[in-house]
Amino acid sequence: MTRVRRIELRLVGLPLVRPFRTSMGVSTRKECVLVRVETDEAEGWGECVADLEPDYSAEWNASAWDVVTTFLGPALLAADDVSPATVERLLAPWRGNRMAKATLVDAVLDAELRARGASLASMLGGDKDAVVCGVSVGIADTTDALREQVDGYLAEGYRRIKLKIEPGVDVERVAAIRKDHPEILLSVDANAAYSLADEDVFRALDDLGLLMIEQPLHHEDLVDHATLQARISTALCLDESIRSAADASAAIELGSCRIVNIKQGRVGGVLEARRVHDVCAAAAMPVWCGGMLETGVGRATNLALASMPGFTLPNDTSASSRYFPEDLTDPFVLERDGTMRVPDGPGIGVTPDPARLEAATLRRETLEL
Ligand code: NPG
Repeated sequence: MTRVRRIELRLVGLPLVRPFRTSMGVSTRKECVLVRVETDEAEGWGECVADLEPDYSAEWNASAWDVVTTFLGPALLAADDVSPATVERLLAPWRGNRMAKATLVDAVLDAELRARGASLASMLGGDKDAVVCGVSVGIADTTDALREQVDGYLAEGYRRIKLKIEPGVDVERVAAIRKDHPEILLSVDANAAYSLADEDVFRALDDLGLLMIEQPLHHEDLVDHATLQARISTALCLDESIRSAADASAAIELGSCRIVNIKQGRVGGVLEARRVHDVCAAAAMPVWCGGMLETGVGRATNLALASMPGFTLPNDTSASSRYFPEDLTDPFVLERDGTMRVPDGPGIGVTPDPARLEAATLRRETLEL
């Protein structure tokens, strides 16, 4: 029986090394909610993947803050027994808000694992000490600027390049990169910017030998994706449309995709992410770990998840230096072979540096028993 004694929330802000443009807009800085829980036995950390605006999903930093301080946090503090076995049930009365819930689920799990001295990767049955890393490249101003970024990332060792696309900035750009690099693993991510009416774009992309086309259609759609998947030979990958293991089952049943991007924050935390992994593994559907420009706290969590056996494609687990001049934790470094070490310390295996955390904090609130 463990009780949660204290929940500390911080809104933290970090500059990005370069603006990140997607079909949804441009990000120039990272701001997210970090949570530290204290149980009877240990502390645990969770990072919320919600962003400055409700564009990728309906959640955003202020909604996550509100739902944690008003409903989810008080429910954990009031419970007699909070553990990985009970935490999701305690948060279940409130619908949606998966990113906010993930933050608390992950923090409780981290605390429990730290108390036991077990790593998150070992608890998840991870079978790799290091995972293969790709990088997600934002929409550049020109094709030459894109080339320069891609060349730089390949020189660093990244093993898969994912290009963000949007209507009008797609086939020509992707074809140019493919021509420069005929052999690399190359994929594209549309963040739901297209519709079935854009079939000519997908047919043209279909000739470029892509590893996948990620989330081309509406962010909640499964049916149109199935129609599109039947019409092209390139694998579709779903990201936004998969919010739970039930969604993954439906996508498999419908034939909506051949690959799934798992972001633990998007599906309500590491425990549901494991279920998504298991559903996909049972259908022999490859998965990989997506990224949301996480600080070291979320990155460590993602690396542990990506060490699971079904994660067979390169992950959006890039080095700290790809995102931030200075991370909140010790920096995550890309090995020369394009892999990154999975933390093996207790829990997520990292803790924010107190001085850097303090300097990055924009807002704080503590909930106590
Ligand atoms: O390496 O963390 C990363 C970024 C990977 O492209 C990436 N993330 O749609 O997958 C996405 C995109 C994203 C980032 C979406 C931030 C929303 C917020």
